[in-house]
Amino acid sequence: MPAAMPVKLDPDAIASALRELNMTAATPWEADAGALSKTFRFKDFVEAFGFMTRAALIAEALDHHPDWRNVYNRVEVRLSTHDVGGVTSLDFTLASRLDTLIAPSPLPDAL
Ligand code: H2B
Repeated sequence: MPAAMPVKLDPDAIASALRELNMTAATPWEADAGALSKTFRFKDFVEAFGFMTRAALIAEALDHHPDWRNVYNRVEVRLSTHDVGGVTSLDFTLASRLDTLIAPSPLPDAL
C-alpha cells in the first residue's frame, strides 16, 4: 500500500521545523515556501560525489529524491515534495538524514 500523502506545511510550520533542524546543523538550511535548500561543500569532487552516492541510497529508501546540482566540490540541494507542490515533513526528514552524512563521527571508545 502506498504511504499516505504528506501534508504541505504552511510558512509558520516551515519556520518552526527549520529552527529545530538547524539546531544540530553545521551549516544552516534555508527555506522558502517552495523548498528547503543548502549548499554542501567538500574537499574535492570525489568527496562530493561520495556524499551524493550515500545520499542517493537514503533518498531511494525514503522514496523521496532531492533536486540537486554538483559542480566539482559543491552539491546544491533543494528539497521539495513535488506531489503537493511545497515543503512537507518528508523534506525535513531527508534534510536531517543528509546532515547526519556529514556530521563528524564520534571518536571510537578506545581513544
Ligand atoms: N521526491 C520528491 N522530492 N518529491 C516527491 O514528490 C516525490 C519524490 N515523489 N520521489 C515520489 C518520488 C513519487 O513521484 C513516486 C511515484 O513515488
